[in-house]
Amino acid sequence: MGKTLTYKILEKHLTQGSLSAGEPIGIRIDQTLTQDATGTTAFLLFESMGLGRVKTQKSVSYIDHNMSQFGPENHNDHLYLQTVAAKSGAYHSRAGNGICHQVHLERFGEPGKTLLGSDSHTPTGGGIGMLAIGAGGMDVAVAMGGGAFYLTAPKVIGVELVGNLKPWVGSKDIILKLLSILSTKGNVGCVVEYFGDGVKTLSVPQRATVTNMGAELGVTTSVFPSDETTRLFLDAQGRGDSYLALSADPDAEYDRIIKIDLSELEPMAACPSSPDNIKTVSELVGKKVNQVVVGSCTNSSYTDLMMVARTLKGRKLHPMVEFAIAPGSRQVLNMLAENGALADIIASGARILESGCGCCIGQGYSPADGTISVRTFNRNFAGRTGTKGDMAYLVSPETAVAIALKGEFVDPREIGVDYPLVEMPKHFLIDDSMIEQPPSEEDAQNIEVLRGPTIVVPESPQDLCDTINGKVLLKCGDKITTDHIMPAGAFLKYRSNVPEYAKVVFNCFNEEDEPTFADRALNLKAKGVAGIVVAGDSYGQGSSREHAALCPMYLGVRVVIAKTIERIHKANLINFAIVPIEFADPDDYDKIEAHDKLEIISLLDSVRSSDSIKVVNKTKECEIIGKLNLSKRDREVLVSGGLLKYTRNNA
Ligand code: MIC
Ligand code: SF4
Repeated sequence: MGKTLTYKILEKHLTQGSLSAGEPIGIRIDQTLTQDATGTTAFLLFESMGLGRVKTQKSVSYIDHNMSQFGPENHNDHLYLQTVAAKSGAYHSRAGNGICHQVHLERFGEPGKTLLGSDSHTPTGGGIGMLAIGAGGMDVAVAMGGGAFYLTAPKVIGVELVGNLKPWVGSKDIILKLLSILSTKGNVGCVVEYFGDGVKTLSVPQRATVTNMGAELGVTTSVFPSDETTRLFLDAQGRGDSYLALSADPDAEYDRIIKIDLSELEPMAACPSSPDNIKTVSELVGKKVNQVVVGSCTNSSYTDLMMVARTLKGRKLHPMVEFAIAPGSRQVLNMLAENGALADIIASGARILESGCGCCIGQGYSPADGTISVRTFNRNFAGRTGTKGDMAYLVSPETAVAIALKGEFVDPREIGVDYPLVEMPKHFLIDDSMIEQPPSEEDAQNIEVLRGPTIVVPESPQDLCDTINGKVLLKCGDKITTDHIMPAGAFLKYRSNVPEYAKVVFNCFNEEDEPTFADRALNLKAKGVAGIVVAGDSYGQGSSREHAALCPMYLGVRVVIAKTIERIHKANLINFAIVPIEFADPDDYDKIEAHDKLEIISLLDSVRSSDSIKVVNKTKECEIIGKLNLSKRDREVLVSGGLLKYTRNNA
């Protein structure tokens, strides 16, 4: 039987386990990326683990998320990250150089390598044939120190692409189509691998849009073959030496095959408030729109923005629309500035945002009450824009620019503009002066790591105890995202200060004049009662932010019981010694209510060696059986009291 590309790359990196779907495996990590919102914790933990210098082929620390700098916190983080990167032997991409995923694709990504990033959109690297996986900062810290990354050998979903995209249909529409088929639930433990004749019609940035937003499927990663198009892209980036041709064997067997005919796709949108709430744009025609943004790591490449600039040239925005662009990198912005496209964008009335994450993570540019915001981003979870009750739609840049001109949803094919074909540049503008090379180990000895007062080393988890007497602090429904658990936006600046950030855990469920989740949790913790969170399906979907485990841990949450838990979040819970339990019978979800008292006996024994665990609901006087879906290593990490202690013990 032929091999999939995924398994070919895994095979080359396997350090532990056997490569058969569902089995726990360890893989060697060639490159890591961290960004500032998760990076401070990652580096603080890296330092606490005593792992010395970075041992990967390349580790890059990016500043792209927290750049609004209200108060000293963000800049304190930047200075810490810049100096700790130099001390540890990591590259450092400075604030203003661009969004980690876009810059990594341009300047560092290499086909066939493994990349572990402390950001859920790390699979962007799949656009260049990397096996690029998102993880919590602590897992990335271990990988920076030369440790393996542990995952479940995946099932591989093959997506066969045929045909050609028609004018005004973007590669974003491919992933929106796939989200309409697979949804955001139920894909844990899978990798999506693209193949077929349609692949060669897509440029590297188009492929990267697809693998980037593949994160919303909840899969481990997504990957494209590396072919002549990849070679030309790498050549144009002055990195032709990194090219390696890669593809699946022609007779590769996939666990499931989905065929998408690119010629049949039409413009689509993810409607509020989930990336899988898909409609065609033609179904939305006429809806008034007051804000449009083109940017984020999904759609802010040179070709995306050139298409936008050419469409806007000589035209003015609709007067009721505020339109902004956020170029994905300094390379993109520089090229637009040099060839005059930026002037066309400015002349149309557009606002120019920084090359960074910015409003994708709710830092400014929140839409007005009751209005529609259309974005080329990858997430539209409720409230992520910073406006309560927001209505954010996710579309391609093609659809976005058409709407910006018309002031309402319109099929871009109907605006009477010829589709501007943008050639991939033969040479990108290369200026790596905002990427600092790591100094030699000897020179690094003289570097002082700057630690501003807002940078607080996170507390270690308490060890697991054998009997848990707990209380349900919160019962929530399906598809609770890490944005629900740990809001970002205005609170992002507290990422390096857990006691401060923990105050807003589950903020969206707090009622006015009622004690907050954090107050209730700390109150229980002071009484020695364990906090428990109960949830439905796909708990913890979305980002990789380990604060969604770290801050609840700080508040005394010891157990999460859910119908299903998403991959990265489950790993983060384990890393911070919170026991992830899944209902053996999903209907038992109805047997627990908020405020119920629960008892779990023999927790340690069960975590050590059993696949199930008994939870007694003392309030309702009934028993519930939970599943402990854990690998041997997960069990060891939990029993050690989290990954930090486990790594120290095994160093
Ligand atoms: C996101 O898009 O939600 C983020 C912000 O990039 C997160 C990382 C974080 O919370 O810092 C992600 O995608 O992992
Ligand atoms: Fe940044 Fe948004 Fe991409 Fe997350 S999804 S890395 S916040 S641009």
